[in-house]
Amino acid sequence: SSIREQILNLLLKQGEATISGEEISRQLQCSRTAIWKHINELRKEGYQIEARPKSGYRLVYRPDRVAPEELKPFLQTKWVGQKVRYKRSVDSTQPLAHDWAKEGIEEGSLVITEEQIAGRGRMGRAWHSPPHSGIWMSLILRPPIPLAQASQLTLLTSVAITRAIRKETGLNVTIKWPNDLLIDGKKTCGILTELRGEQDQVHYVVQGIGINVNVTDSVWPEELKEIATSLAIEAGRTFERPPLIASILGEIEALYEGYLNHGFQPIRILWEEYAGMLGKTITARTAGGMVKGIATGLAESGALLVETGKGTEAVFSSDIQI
Ligand code: BTX
Repeated sequence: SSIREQILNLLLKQGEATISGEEISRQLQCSRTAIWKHINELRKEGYQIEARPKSGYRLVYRPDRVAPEELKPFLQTKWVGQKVRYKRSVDSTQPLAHDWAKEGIEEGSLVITEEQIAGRGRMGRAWHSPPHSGIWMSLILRPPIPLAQASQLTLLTSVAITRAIRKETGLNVTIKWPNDLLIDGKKTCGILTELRGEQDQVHYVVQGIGINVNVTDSVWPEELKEIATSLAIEAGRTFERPPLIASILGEIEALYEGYLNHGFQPIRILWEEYAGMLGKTITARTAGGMVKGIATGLAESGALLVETGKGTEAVFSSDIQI
């Protein structure tokens, strides 16, 4: 890890006590001037570090960030999230991840930010991503699967995030096909799966994950007030983002490895357990027209099965009304 990460770790370990510049320089084998430079860099990121002439440095305030040095202490994965590109603010993490994937970066690499100015959803829609209060990240995967199976990955990731949120917060998140997570009917997370490939082989997948963690009611634009919520609004308390992110990445890694070894069936069983819409009457607006009926489960392909009264229809891509 970088000198900066190591300095931060030493300060954190120190807690309320101070640590001298000399001691840091001895432990990290670098000059006092270099340490002073890194401390100033940390201050620019919002860390408040007190410097006392005789005794040394003390960490007084730690900003709420999702930078690699904040994630690493929680991360228990082998490869997911082990390479991270972090920016304080971006238009969208998606194009950055696409560029990185095209450069050939290995799967599991992650682009993450505090804020998106032009976050995007499906079909040209916008994704509201206010600073420091959500998880806005894009994960690069290189699954050896044909294009037709790629939608299974959205379902896999929905299951992973649901498990992590339930475990870390106790909130009753449910999945809405194809790409939303809801609490009490309101959207708290959206997934955007974009890919490059040919018919029989996906080259890479960029999975955009947006989760409203500590977003407060007052920052929603008018049109989201009725339909969106956050983990903090639902729980009545805020959550630290780094452990939640680490938990999500851990679930994704485990499910993805299981998926490559055993196929989609185990994911499908979990998905059906977490789906809030099975057994309910839904209306799906598809390319081929409206489909109305009872949602009964998932097909092997990842399509939603809808019992219409005239038989079962498989819905592949659409917006669903429950
Ligand atoms: P979607 O097309 O299913 O949903 C987009 C719709 O959701 C919007 O039209 C709006 O009604 C509503 N919406 C917008 N922002 C929010 C929000 N913060 N919370 C709840 N509802 C909202 C869903 O697309 C996929 C979203 C993926 C977002 C991630 S964030 C990291 C990555 N980078 C990026 O630009 N997008 C992805």
